Amino acid sequence: MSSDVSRQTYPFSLSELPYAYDALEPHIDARTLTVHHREHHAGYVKKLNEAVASQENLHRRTLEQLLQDAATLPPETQGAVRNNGGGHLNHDFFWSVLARTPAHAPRGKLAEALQSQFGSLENFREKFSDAANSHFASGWVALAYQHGDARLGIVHLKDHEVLPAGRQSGLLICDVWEHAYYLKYQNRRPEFVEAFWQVVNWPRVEENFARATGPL
Ligand code: MN3
Repeated sequence: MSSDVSRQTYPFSLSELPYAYDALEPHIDARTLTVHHREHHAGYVKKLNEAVASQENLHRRTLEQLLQDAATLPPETQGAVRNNGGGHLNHDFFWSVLARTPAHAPRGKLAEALQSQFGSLENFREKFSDAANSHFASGWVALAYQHGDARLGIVHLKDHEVLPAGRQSGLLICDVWEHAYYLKYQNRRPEFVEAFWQVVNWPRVEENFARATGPL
């Protein structure tokens, strides 16, 4: 079970994956997943801790608060918090929306919302895939619930940019950094995105939608 790292405070910590490293084979191979979690994600957590270690006034702030107020941090800390804190938050979210379960479509209210807004589930999937495949350089593509207009949006996040807390709630996210797929798929990102759909944890995405649209 992956924890919600947005509420973590210093020292930040890396959670175990909610499944074994080989659980997503053959779609996402064990070697890629191991390196991704134990080297890349762990590296962001380590560097985030290093950036915040000497600043005791920041030790009581949650990860979400640090990211939201990044602009007010000392210049030498700002970039490190945005990149490594964002990397920590987005990776934890990414792991939570993947599962060994066989691929199936979303159900219930989420399915209805996707159908009414994108025309069909297939159309939503195609639009999300297009966004993931066309995202330039490193970053993430997410499905988010936008609280302002109560609509769903497919959002591009550059590098380790995060969704704006309070305004958008993340439902689903795909890591399109090359480190997410290069060992198995090299430059063939569309093959990785197809593989991603095979391991989406739809029940979790449905829960995320229920939480985003439910009573506070
Ligand atoms: Mn990554």
